[in-house]
Amino acid sequence: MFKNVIVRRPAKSMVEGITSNPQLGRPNYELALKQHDDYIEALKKCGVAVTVLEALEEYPDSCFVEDTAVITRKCAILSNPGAASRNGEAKEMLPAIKKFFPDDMIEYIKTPGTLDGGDVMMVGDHFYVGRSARTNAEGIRQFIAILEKHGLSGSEVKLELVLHLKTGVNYIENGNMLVSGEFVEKADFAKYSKIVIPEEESYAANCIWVNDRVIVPSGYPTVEKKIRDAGYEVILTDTSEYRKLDGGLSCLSLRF
Ligand code: CIR
Repeated sequence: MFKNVIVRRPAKSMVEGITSNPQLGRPNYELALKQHDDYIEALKKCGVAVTVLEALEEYPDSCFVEDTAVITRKCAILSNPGAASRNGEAKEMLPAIKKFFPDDMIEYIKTPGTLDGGDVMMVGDHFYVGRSARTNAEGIRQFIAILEKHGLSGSEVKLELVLHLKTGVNYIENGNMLVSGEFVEKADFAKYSKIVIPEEESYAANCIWVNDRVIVPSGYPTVEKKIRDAGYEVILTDTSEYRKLDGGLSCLSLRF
């Protein structure tokens, strides 16, 4: 179960955020704020306490807090984001992490290692780490060494197409995994019960499990139905403005 969630308000500068989908247009900041409010409400319905951090104008992508840290049952690991314009976001997250964890429970990924939290998928005490354009071999080596020091484990998953591991695959507990595209046939995930995401709804592979509910982006009816059919209570939230920056539901929070 999760008790806490950390989010950061989107900055006005978000319209300059990194995107691989410029054809979707720039985000509408006012609508993005409204969607952020709704996202926070959805999380509260799941029974977590939400810490809302202030917007950081100097970092256009800073609402995507998931990339700045990985929080495990045993320790918090500050990441070292792989995109130059985002790298400073990790140190901005540190004060918030320190409110929850003593110094000896905070670890750091250090240069030349890079790692984005969006490349890390937690399945109990095991952590799958995507090797991506953002997360390099040295970052993964450091990350797995930290996990092992704390009695946890990790393994690398190679990505071919997507930005982050969790762009395409997400664990929703009880053995169930949402898989899209390149992850459908991956040997790494053979042992899970797979919910296959159709290509035309691939954005909705990024859903989050929060205390037995699953928050699903609105507008993806096939995925919504499949998750309901698997027995979950679903909460819908619109993230259209974040999608324009390649961001999904998981990217917008740290859950622990
Ligand atoms: C970026 O390219 O870094 C942001 N525009 C999107 C980050 C999405 N985060 C995530 O998948 N965890």
